[in-house]
Amino acid sequence: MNHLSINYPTVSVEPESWFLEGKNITKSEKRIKDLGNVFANEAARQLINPDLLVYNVQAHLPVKEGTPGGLYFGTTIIQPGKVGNEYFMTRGHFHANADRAEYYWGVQGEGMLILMDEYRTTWAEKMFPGSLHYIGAKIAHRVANTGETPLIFGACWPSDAGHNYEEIELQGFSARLLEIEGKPFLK
Ligand code: M6P
Ligand code: ZN
Repeated sequence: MNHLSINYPTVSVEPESWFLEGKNITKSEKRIKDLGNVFANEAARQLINPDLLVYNVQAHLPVKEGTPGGLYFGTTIIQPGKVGNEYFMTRGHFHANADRAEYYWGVQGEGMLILMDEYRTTWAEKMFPGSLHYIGAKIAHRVANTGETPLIFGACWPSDAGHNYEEIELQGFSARLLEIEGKPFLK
């Protein structure tokens, strides 16, 4: 950077859609066909259009993955919907570097942040526009859309946190967020 220069930022967040624009941005999508063994009712998942979008993630990765001391920023948009009676949700993960924390915050829509500690105690926090969630170290996290509109949430995590999906793939969370008589319950 040049001394005394006044510059535009290299990235921006579109105020309505929360889409990220600019440098060092990655975009990924998860469709029904990508989410095998994520939901309890695998037979129900197989009846849904495989190309149906469940969620997409955009992230600003200004430093190389694994760099100590850096931060990443992400926007996740989860579509409304269910597989059987289980809300559309993210895969969920622990951090590979287990002692790394993360912030999530609600931007648009209604949802639930599902958290599980290393002893497999599972609980949830309601997400809504303006909700702020500090996810401590060693806590697995996933988000479900409990509303009828897209759920948008922001995230900020250390660039050396990494993702540990294996544990969730093998063991799952110890509870699932299900819709029962029109309301969400952890079961
Ligand atoms: C947030 C961050 C990302 C994560 C994304 C989707 O944006 O925590 O690191 O990838 O949510 O969650 P998952 O990867 O568990 O599906
Ligand atoms: Zn995380």
